[in-house]
Amino acid sequence: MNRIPLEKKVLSENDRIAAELRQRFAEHGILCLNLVSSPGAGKTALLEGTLGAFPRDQRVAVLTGDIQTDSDAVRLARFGFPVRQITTGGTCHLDARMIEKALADWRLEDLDLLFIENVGNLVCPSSYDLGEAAKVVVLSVAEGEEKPLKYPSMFIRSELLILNKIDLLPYVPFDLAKARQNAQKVHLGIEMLEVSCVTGEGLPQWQGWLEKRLSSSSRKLAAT
Ligand SMILES: Nc1nc2c(ncn2[C@@H]2O[C@H](COP(=O)(O)OP(=O)(O)OP(=O)(O)O)[C@@H](O)[C@H]2O)c(=O)[nH]1
Ligand SMILES: [Mg+2]
Repeated sequence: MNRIPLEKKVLSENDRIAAELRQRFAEHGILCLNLVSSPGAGKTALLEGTLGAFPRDQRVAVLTGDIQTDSDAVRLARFGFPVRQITTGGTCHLDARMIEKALADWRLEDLDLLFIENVGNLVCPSSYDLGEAAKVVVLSVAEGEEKPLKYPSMFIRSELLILNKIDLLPYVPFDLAKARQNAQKVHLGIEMLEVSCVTGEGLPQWQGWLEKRLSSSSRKLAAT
């Protein structure tokens, strides 16, 4: 049995669509971020904290992926920004065609920032380019500090690591210094932030990171 050629074909088709999406995002000056993590690390909670702090006129939208249910979209729609659920019906990751389809009737000229919340899975989403400017990986302190070593590709491909649920540090045997060290071991130079979506600690630093990223993508647009 030879499975490699088919996998290659699927991924190269995905890369072709992702390249087109990246081009469209660049033309419209949209910063697109792909949030990845294992199930329950806090991607939706981070987006709730993020959208909740934005002014009403922020040009932001969210695509959120899940295998079943639209519960994340319901949570996020409360903030009044465009949100669309992508239900994969079994597939454990989003792919570029799903993003293309979900955006088909959206006016990209109305957006500066697009968040994609990927399906909770620390493995498969790392192989699928969605045309994003960067992946942001969320790791919660309840998951164990060895995760960057066990699931390296997600950390290698992410620009930023958000260590979430730091409010739980007094209750779980999680070695924060070791987690940071492990992340640097697999991806030297990865940026890292410590956050609690419950207490709000670290969210201003995340907002600062977003502002920095948004201003560099609008500078790029102005230069073209
Ligand atoms: N204590 C604590 N709980 C948190 C924090 N962030 C999220 N949670 C809780 O963790 C659970 C999962 O959070 P979600 O935001 O749904 O996680 P997710 O990554 O979006 O999950 P999936 O979409 O299923 O992959 C929820 O019960 C949240 O309330 C945090 O900083 N501290
Ligand atoms: Mg979620």
